Amino acid sequence: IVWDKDVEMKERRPLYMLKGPLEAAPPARDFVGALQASYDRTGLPALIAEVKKASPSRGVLREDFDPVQIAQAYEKNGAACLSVLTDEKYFKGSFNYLEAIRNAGVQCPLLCKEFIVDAWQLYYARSKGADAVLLIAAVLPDLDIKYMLKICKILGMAALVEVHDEREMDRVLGIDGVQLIGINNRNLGMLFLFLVVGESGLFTPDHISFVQNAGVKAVLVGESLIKQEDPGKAIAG
Ligand code: IGP
Repeated sequence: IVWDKDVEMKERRPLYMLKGPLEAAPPARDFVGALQASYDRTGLPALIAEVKKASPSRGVLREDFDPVQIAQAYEKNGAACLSVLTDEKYFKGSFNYLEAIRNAGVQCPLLCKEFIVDAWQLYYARSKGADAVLLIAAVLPDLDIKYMLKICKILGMAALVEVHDEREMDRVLGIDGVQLIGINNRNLGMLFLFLVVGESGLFTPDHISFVQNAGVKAVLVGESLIKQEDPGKAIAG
């Protein structure tokens, strides 16, 4: 992935211009609390169901993609939280989806799935109704993660810090204030002092059991839900 977000941040304005939208945004919901509550209630990994139209590797995942309808179906069928792709360039997402889902009365906490490289994006995500953001350790130096965690806290948002390997995990474990660590792909089997989220490539009950046995308390699933004829029913079943 090419980190050309500077070019892409079309909406970017001086921060003071976000003051109004930030004050008008619905209050942030407790993303970590919702995952923990779901895990405590069921003893199964909490589900973060992803509203995802396309991916760079698989192209468009469904032609009749309706973000609000999918979000409502996920919620109705027991997802603890939702992840909404807002990146336009690679995932055909949109901040409008995030806003529309929140405005449609969906109660689940919402993760803004965006490539965040600049603190401005945190304020922008919050102004669009995000309750949590993704911070990718592979592209953010420790200092940036620390700085962004502070801003998230001020804004009342959670941060899902995503790692791909043990080196990144070690780095992230050294940072104070990390509440949520997402392990992307099949690199599992580590410390579980944190609420750990298993991300990506989860398609079958066996996959879920595998990460569950490795100790994750939540899973993030996109493609395998989106591609079902009825993504909501897929959760319930
Ligand atoms: C969902 P999948 O394989 O179930 O569709 O994966 C989610 O983990 C994936 O979309 C994702 C992602 C990301 C997308 C994980 N980290 C970072 C964009 C940016």
